[in-house]
Amino acid sequence: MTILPTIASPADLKALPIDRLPDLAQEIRDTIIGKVTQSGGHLAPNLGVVELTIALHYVFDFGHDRLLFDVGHQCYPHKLLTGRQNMIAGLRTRDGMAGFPEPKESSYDLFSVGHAGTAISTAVGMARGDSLNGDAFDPAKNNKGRRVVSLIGDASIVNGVAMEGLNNAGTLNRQFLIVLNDNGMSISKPQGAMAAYFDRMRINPLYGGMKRRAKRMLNHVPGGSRVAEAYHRMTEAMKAGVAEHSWFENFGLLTVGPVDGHDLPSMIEFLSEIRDFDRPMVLHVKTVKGKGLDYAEKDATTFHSPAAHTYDPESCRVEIVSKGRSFTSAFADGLSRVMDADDKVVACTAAMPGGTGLDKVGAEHPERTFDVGICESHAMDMMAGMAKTGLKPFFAVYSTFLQRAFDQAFQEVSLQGLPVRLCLDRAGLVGGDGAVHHGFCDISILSALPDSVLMAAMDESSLNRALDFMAGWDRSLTSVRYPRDSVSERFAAEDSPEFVLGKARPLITFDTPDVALLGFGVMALSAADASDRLKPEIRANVYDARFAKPVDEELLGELLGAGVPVVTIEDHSIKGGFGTQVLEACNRLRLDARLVTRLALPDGWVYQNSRKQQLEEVGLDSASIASRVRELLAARPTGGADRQVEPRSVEPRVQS
Ligand SMILES: Cc1ncc(C[n+]2csc(CCOP(=O)(O)OP(=O)(O)O)c2C)c(N)n1
Repeated sequence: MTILPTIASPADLKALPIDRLPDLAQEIRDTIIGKVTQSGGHLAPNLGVVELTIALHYVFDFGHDRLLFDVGHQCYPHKLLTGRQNMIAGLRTRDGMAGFPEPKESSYDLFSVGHAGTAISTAVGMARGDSLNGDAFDPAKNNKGRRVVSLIGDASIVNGVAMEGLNNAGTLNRQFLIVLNDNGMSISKPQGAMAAYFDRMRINPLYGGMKRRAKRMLNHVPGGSRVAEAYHRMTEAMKAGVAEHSWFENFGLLTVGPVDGHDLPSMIEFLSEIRDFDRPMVLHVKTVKGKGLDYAEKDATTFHSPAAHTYDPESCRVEIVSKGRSFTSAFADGLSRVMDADDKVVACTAAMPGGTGLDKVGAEHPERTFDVGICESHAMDMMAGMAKTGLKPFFAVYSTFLQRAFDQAFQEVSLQGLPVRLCLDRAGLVGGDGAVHHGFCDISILSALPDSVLMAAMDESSLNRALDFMAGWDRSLTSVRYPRDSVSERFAAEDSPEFVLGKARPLITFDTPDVALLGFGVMALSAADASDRLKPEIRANVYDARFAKPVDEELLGELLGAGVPVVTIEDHSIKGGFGTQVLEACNRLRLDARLVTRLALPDGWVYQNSRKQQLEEVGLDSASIASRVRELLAARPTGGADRQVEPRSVEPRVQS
């Protein structure tokens, strides 16, 4: 490693001669591979953009110009070039480098992002802002102004938000560059008609026969259009790279490329040509996802964001470090079983077949499993349409991405009384992906929908019973949430009783309890462990709450009527979660809400770390739950608890 350590900022990069850049690219690759194989993280997306990132920083000045990442999972090379090499050792941990762009880390990162489709719109916003502030780059009037660049993948650019961004980008009368990183992949195969279109677009031989092509292109571009007007402003060299019949032309965006995103000298030459162009433009770049690591190139899906792993080049074997059976696997088997039993059941994912387990479901039920690409809103509406025809749709979606489809869940599903079933993976704290991916508010948003039935699974057998309940429920929207975790065996010997609307399941009961812990989902297991810790001084009953809507009113009546303090526990925001539903029930039933204490995620952001450490940080591990219950009971004057244990606050993240 000789060059990378000398790059403290992009200024050092710019000082290097172009012929040293391929070696730098190799060092960046080695650094990323070395780290991600040890600790997990995004691998293939980052390896694919090493040269592209170097070229962008070489040509632009992103200390001043604007660079916006879409999704942001491809930002590691950018972070290594912008003064954060010392942070990569702690990749995806609290005080180390976040796995996504993070403005708290560096002013080179403009937005904390992790959801797809946003970069063009935020870039349009910054472009308009800079223009209004008199701070926009303009080759004629303000060549000290800021240029705007967004980097977006071929699977993300077809997301609805990105389409809205494109529609607006084409109206800008200023420099605005969209770099389309086309690697022919989403996490798995990209879906939809656009994927086939991108596939047909082959790399243009850069500058080869350019002048000839330029002439031909001049005749091709439709006269009078915004694109034609822009075209005439281009240099001859740029004209040669213009894509014929580009789809983006319809948005008023001139497109150049496709160009080879791994050919550093050509990328630099090309970017230098278009850098100062005064109209919105798309640069279509072809890259190889996982470039430079044979097994990641061959299997970019597995190595999109792998866990820690080892590779034996002799046998070509890759061993991924795994830790037990995941909820995702349990869900896949559970849903397949439900589909075996009922041929009306259909399943859908929005670009996450591997992440949600639908790849397995799809292998068993190919005709009834759908991947719509990164289109959560469309998925929700498509499922509404399917439900209308009498099918029983199950939408397997990460809790955090469900947020993209809330309006559809409201109008097209809930208002129609359609039974779309939401299977919310990665609910609660998600670990290394951090604040951009926690499933922190699904209950808050879905509980506002009249008649919604909201559940959580604590283990595999309860997940199966929840899926059975959902298959049989035909009146309204239902959901079940489960975390990014492995399934617990603690209650595996006891077969989970069937789900009955609004009924909790007792797990540990004493004749005369001192306190009752109502755990929602896997928090019921943490509550059970906390109850063990509290014994024998404190007798803590434990219930698997199962339903956040409707909550078990009878149980609340019994417990609170007998003066037993109730502690609700959930890895969901304290705002509007299960505990809030319990408080509302108390209010409705005239029960003593002062006896209720809510342990939940605080009203603050939780940054990247392991899920275990995050739960400790917010006081939701079993040791913290036990000590908070002790604290609560100690503070309680005999006859009624009138002091609440406040949710833990989260320390602001250490700034570098
Ligand atoms: C709204 C939303 N849905 C799903 C995801 C999960 N996700 C992360 S990266 C990714 C694929 C992105 O593909 P592309 O934009 O082509 O970039 P690549 O990974 O191929 O570089 C997906 C589906 C997400 N981040 N945001």
